[in-house]
Amino acid sequence: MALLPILRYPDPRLHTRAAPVAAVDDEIRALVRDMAETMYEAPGIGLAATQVNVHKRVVVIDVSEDKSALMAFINPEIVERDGEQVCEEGCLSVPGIYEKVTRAERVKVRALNGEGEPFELEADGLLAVCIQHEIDHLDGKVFVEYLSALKLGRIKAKLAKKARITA
Ligand code: GNR
Ligand code: NI
Repeated sequence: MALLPILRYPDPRLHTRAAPVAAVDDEIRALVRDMAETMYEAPGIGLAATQVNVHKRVVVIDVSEDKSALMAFINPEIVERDGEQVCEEGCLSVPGIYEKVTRAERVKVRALNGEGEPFELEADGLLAVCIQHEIDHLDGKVFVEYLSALKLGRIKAKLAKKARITA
């Protein structure tokens, strides 16, 4: 097991489009385990491989309160979406920033699990938000890019200032 370093916005590597996984082999299973450990330690409710600089379509999510419901999504695809919800989102790659984003209220996702078996899941609420947020990462998109240019500019300035202090 290993903790993996998380890329911080505006690292350009966060804009990489991840490639589909050809086979769920030992290397992918080890990645899933390391990503889960990294997510729990952060702590966060989801993590996309993009955020740990691995550009493969792998996501882990656990929205439970007691870390009891780890889910792996390999090559996830949203096949249905319905409705709208607004959720205050955060991101491990944009620490300290929380902003409201509008997304689908309900999604049906198709993916492979950690064993490489196909499954479908209907999700709503926070799980639906998290699935959409993580698939965006695999497509090179970070949640702050849904905000206005004004808000994004302010966030970039705030992160740059914080980076100067921590450096
Ligand atoms: O830990 C996380 N919390 C969160 C809260 C609201 C909406 C989305 C998220 S995902 C985030 C972890 C993360 O950055 N995943 O990419
Ligand atoms: Ni994120």
